[in-house]
Parts: sequence; structure tokens; C-alpha cells
Amino acid sequence: MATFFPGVSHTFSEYLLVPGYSSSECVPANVSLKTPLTRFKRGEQPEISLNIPMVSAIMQSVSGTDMGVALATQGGLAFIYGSQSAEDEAAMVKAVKDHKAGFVESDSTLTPDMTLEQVMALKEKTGHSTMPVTDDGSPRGRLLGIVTSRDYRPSRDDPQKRVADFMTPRQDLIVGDRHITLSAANDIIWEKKLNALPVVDEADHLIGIVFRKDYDSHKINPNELLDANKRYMVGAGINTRDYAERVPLLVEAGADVLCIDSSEGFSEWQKLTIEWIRERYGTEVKVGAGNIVDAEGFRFLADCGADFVKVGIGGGSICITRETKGIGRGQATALIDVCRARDEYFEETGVYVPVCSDGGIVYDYHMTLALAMGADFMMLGRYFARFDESPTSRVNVNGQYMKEYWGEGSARARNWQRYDLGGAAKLSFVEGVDSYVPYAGSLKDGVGGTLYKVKSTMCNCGALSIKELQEKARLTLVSSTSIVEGGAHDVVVKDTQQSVSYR
Ligand code: RVP
Repeated sequence: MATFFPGVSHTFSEYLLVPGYSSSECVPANVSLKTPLTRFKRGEQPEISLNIPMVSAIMQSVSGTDMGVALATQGGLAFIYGSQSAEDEAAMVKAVKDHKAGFVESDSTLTPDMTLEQVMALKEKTGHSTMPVTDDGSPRGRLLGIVTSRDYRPSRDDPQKRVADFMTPRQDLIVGDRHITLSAANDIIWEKKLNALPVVDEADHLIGIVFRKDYDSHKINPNELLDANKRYMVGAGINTRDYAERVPLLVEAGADVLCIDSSEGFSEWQKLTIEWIRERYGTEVKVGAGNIVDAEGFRFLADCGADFVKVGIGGGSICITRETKGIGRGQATALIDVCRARDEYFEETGVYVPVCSDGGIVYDYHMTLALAMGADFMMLGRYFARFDESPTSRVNVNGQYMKEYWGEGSARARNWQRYDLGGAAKLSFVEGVDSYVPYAGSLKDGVGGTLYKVKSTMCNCGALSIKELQEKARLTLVSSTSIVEGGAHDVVVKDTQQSVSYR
């Protein structure tokens, strides 16, 4: 006879938090969202913690270099997608690690044979008047000079005049070398009365430009997630097939943490992958595993040595695994079950293995619910796909800006390794869709707004940390009628846009 799990499996929308006592100390400004990312022993600190409980999904349409930089700037971490060649994935990891806050990559680069007319057109388009000149016109090309608005007079000069004839040539430029820090670059700018300092590598290729402003990235972004060398932290997805080739490249590129990306993680393939990493690197290389949806699956991966365990099958917004294969579990019930198992595991072994809730977060309050139910952090796909920093195109659909968002199991991504069950067959049916999500502007603004809501709700529950929320939260299941009651009802809403917009 098969095993039947008792009760119904629920999703986040079926739960609400019941507020608890909150003292006058309990204000959003006092809330810390710091949370463990990797396993640790009782009484010790995790080797890696996040400053906000958010990581981006291991997906082509979500996590590239820009997402890596933007999310680490806010205190979270991106997992660069693995459904590309190991070399390309490693290059993205390296680009995040090499990114220097305050070192701007030029979007207005010239070649020496361009005309003044073209310079003016580019200035008009980008709004930037400091324009480096490189041999190939790319922002990483060999630096030949700089043009600023002091170098020409549009009313007097011949529009056909060549850049080479009016730029400040390389030999007259003061530049910084690739090892220069932001504060040293700022010192040169002030001492030499410059407007901008180009930074070049050993071969004189442009790396970036530091502009004249009192720029202290860490003051502007106090949550930045940095490694011991003050570089942004970044993760990378791996699969259970080509790890022997992929992992060394990712480690070499500087990945801080890896994650086995699989739709179903309760398998020997995951065990073999983690064993290979442990044999080769010991516990130095951090690796998360998943996805699972019950206590047994958690214990299996925790015993395998996973640094964190990811929960969720079929709840992702673009995921149709439940429809195609009939596997999965309501995300809230799965999460509660797994977090209980994590706490029992900690009691028994003294080892805390953080739990990540992956997929199915629709409203901001779902994040607070996930944390209250025990999640240490969340993995989000749809949420991050909406921002400027996701790698997909912004398109206008019927007058509304949208970003493209497609599943790793869709025909578009063709990530067969994620759904691999061994054998020779490659993705023979799809488990995901290709879609649009409403465009939502910059990640910084979006994440700021969301986390303010999360912190406010935590205060309603009397909690100043995620751990405190997990201890104090009081949750209640709601009936379908009370879900209706939760939205605007029995009134005619004036602004219909408002009622359908993303909350
Ligand atoms: P969501 O945040 O609800 O968009 O879900 C993102 C998650 O969905 C991913 O982290 C992954 O676990 C899952 N996913 C990604 N692709 C697919 C698919 O094509 N079925 N599912």
C-alpha cells in the first residue's frame, strides 16, 4: 500500500500571520535580516551569511552578471545559471568577482575616426559627455584618448571633424592601474583636479572610469555582500552530469557557493555530486542541494553533506511539473515539514543546515510567511525577472512594459540536465513555459520596497530578527472565503489598474 501524507498540502496564500505583542523598540529600522547560507555547528558561525534573505533563481532569464552585481550590492546573492557552457558560466562568475563598485563601464565609447556629428548624436542618446576613445570603440578596448564637452564647440566646429583631431590623447591622460582602489582613485581625482579617471589594465585596455563624486559605495549600500577581499559574492548552478569539468572552472573563477540545480533532488545523483566535491575540495567548496519537499528528502541531502537544502517542486510561476508529471507538494506544507526536520536534525547532530524556499513567492508578504514558517532564505525567479538587471529583453505588450521570463524546463531554455533521470534521453517533454512578467524598474528600488514590508510585518509579530520571527510567529490557515475578504471587496474600485498591479 502506498504512503498517504496526512492532511492537505497548502500554499502560502492559504496562511496569514496573527500579530503578536510588539514593543516600542520594534521598528523596521531595528530589524536585521541577516541569515545563514551555509551549514554550521552549534555554537559556531556559518562561513557564509546573507545580509538579506534573497537569492536569485538559477535560470537563464534571471541570473547573469548584472543580477550578480545588483543583488550582492543589496546584500543577497545570485546563482549564475548553469544551462550554458561551463566556460561561459565561469566567465559570468568572474565578471561579478571582478566588478568594482564605483568603476563605471562606459556606455559612450568612441573610435578615433568618428566625426563630431556622431559624437553629438551619441551624447544626445546617452546623456553622457565624458567619452573614452578606444581602438575598437568598445568599453574594454585599448584606450587612445578621451573626449569631453570642453574639447569642441558645436556652434563653430566642423561637424565632420574627426575625434582623433580633438580628443585629449592617451599620452596626456592621467590613468589608474587595474589594482587601484576606489578611494585611491578618488584621491587622484581631487589632487589632480580631474573630472574622471580612466582605469586601465597592463595592456592599456580600459576597465572602467571613476567619476568625480564623493563615492562611497558601502555608505550608499550598507548591506553589500562582500568576500574577505571586498569583492562581491556570487553563486553558481551546477548539474549532476558534468560537475568534474564544470566545478573546477567555477571555483577557479571565484564562485563563493555552488548549488546543484535539479527539479527533483532526492536522488543518488546528488549524493555522487556532493561526494565528488568533498573528495576533491573537502568542505572548502560550499554546495547546496535540492529540490526536495519532505523530511526524508531533507535528511538524505543533509547526510550527504549539503551546505543548504532547497525546498520546492512544482510551485514555480513558470513551472508545469505538477501538471506534466504529477509530482510536487504545496509549497507552504513542504516548507513547514522540511524546516521541522531541519530543527530535529540540529537537535540530534548539532549541525544546522539552512533551508531555502524555492519558487511560488507571488506577493511580498509570502516572503514573510516563508521566513516565519522556517525558511532561512528564499530563491526567487519571477520576482527578479521583472527588474532591469535580469538578462532578458524589456518589451512593450499592448502598451505595458514587460520582461520576458521562461522556465529552465521550457523548450526555450532546453536545460535537460535539470530534469535528467540518467540514461541517454534528453529533455523529451517540457516542464516549463515561456512568459512575460510586468516590468518593475530597478532591483534596488524593488528590493528596498519589498524588504520594508517584510520588516514591518516582522515588527507586527514582535520580531527583530528572522530567528525571532520563527520563534514568535503565529500562523493561521484561512478559508477560501476569507481569502476573498483579504482583497478589496463589496466596493467598486475606482482605479482598476491599481487592483491588478503587483503587490
Ligand atoms: P518563481 O520564483 O515562482 O518564478 O519560481 C522560480 C523557481 O521555479 C526556480 O528557482 C526553479 O526552482 C523553478 N523552475 C525553473 N524553471 C522551471 C521550469 O521550467 N519548470 N521551474
